[in-house]
Amino acid sequence: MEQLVNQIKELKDKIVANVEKDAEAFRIKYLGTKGLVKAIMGEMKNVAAENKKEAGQKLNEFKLFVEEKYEELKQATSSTPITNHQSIDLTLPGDDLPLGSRHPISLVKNKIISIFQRLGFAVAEGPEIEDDFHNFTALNLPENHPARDMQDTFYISQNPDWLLRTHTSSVQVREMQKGKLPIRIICPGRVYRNETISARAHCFFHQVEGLYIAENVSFADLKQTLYFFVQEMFGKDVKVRFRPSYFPFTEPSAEMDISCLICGGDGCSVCKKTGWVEILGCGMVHPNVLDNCGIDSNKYTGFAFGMGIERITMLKYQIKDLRLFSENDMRFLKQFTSAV
Ligand code: 2NL
Repeated sequence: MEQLVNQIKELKDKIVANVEKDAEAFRIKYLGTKGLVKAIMGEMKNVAAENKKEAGQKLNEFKLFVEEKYEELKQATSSTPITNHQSIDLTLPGDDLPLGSRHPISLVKNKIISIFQRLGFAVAEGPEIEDDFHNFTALNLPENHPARDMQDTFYISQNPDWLLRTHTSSVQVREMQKGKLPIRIICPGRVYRNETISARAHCFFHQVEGLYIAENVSFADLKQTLYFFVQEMFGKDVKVRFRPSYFPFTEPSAEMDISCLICGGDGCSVCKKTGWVEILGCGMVHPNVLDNCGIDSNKYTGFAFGMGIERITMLKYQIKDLRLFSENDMRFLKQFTSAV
């Protein structure tokens, strides 16, 4: 037993003195099948029965010590800088980084923008944190309108006048206030509503609103502009219809449907057997809105429209669940690599 303890101590001292510089040589010498650890383990058979337990512990401890030293040596030698520069070919090209792809919302948004740009619309942007005037009051929303409710809109606790914009109309209000006419703009951007998240609703979504104000702008201009848009977006075969509707900021107001892309108008689950699907709301800008923004409503008229980008994207790609847009699942996102 004493002999074994001495042997272990000798080996330990040797290892601590660190004679070996090469991890692999160390491994072979100590931990290999014919190595010193195995050899000293063999000494167990010469240990008296009453000492076997203690000897076993000492040997195990020693083995762990050697294994630890081996790991340390391996670490130390692998991080030594390579001194032989000829072994690195600096002219080789770098590793490829996998290319990402545009988000479907961005693809569709960019497509919408480019269609309207061809008609002379400029892109306008504005803040996502708005005040009550630009989001509601200027747009002719009465004081007690349900959209102003705390239940539907995210208000900012520091200031009851501040909120997260519920539509990008607020950007159009800001453009009108600048007083430079005519105005021909589209306003893409993120908007917020206090909704419970489901397949059909989310607390934020994306919108494109459009506004054209000049002298003698008519409902016929609105119809032709939006008809051109859907033909470019969904193809020349698509049919449209306008249904009367109500918005506080337009008069008259309408909702625009297109013939169902899935069944071609025959009736299916997407169009709820009607053959039509709603894609946007529109109308002639209410004279009160023009006046609220400092534009002479006796001289100027205009049309406006608003659409949800998620909705257009879902129709275009037959996506059934709104939550897919914000879950960042690569299996979903990588399916949209090409331009729309
Ligand atoms: C919808 C309906 C609409 C507008 C938005 C608008 C903006 C100004 C003045 C008048 Cl500054 N109108 N925007 C008009 C009609 C409908 O959106 O369903 N959006 C998703």
